[in-house]
Formats: sequence, C-alpha cells, structure tokens
Amino acid sequence: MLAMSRDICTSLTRRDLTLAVAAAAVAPLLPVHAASPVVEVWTGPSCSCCHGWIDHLKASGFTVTTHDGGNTDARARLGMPVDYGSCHTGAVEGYALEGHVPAREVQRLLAERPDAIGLSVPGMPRGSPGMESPVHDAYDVLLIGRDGHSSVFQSYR
Ligand SMILES: [Cu+2]
Repeated sequence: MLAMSRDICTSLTRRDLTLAVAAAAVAPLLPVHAASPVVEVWTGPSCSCCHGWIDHLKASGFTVTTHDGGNTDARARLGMPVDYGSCHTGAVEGYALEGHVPAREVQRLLAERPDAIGLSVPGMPRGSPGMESPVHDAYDVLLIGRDGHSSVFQSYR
C-alpha cells in the first residue's frame, strides 16, 4: 500500500517536471512584447460609443483601464489639440489616442514609434470602430505631430 502511493507520488512528480520543462522550453519563443499594451481611456460624459471603442480595443488584444468622464482634461494634459477632438481620449505608452482610432493603427503606432503626440480620428465618423453603422463615412486617422500639425496616417474610404 505504502509502496503504491509512493509510485503515484513519483509519477505525479515526474509529470509535473515534464510540464515544467516543456513550459521553460516554450517561454523563450514568446515575443518580447507578449504582455498586451495598456490603454488608459477617459470617456466623455454619458458616452456610449466610447464603450464600443473600448470593446473594440479589448477584442484586438489591448488591456484597457477606463475612467468615466474626464476626456477634456486628459486631452489637454496629453497635448492633443482640441481641433482634433472627439468623444474620448486614450493614452498608450506615451501617445495620445483621440476618438475612434482603429486598433490596427494603434498597433502600427506602437511598432513604428514616430516622434508625435499621437493619433486622432476627429469627430465621430459613422462606421469607425465603436460607431458601427450601415452608413460608412470616409475618414482619416491623423498622426498629430509635436508642432500640432497633422498628417494622414491611414485613410478609410
Ligand atoms: Cu464616439
């Protein structure tokens, strides 16, 4: 009886060891930025499309922390000119994200890391992420430079 339980013990230990070795072998293969980037979001007062955009970011692999309200102050704090304003403001790794910026442009921003304030989709174009609609407005994702000027980062037509 004693010998038997010792056998089970040994085999369990061996299995655990095998799992540990397998995990250690896999770990170095993971990308360096395995942890998903954290986006901190400040919404506008009683904004529902803000939450649509937050859901879009989460579905695209971002971790999101949300503050209800405070987008105007956050926009000013992050240096995003009000001319490019929208209904919510986000911050990710030192960049501002204004409005319904698609997740793929956020990913590209973090990959390319331009010297800039961040990205903006001014206003609230229909058909942008979080603004789902049968009508699709043409819109541009703008890269906002430190001088406040913008350039087209991506066009959606
Ligand atoms: Cu909106």
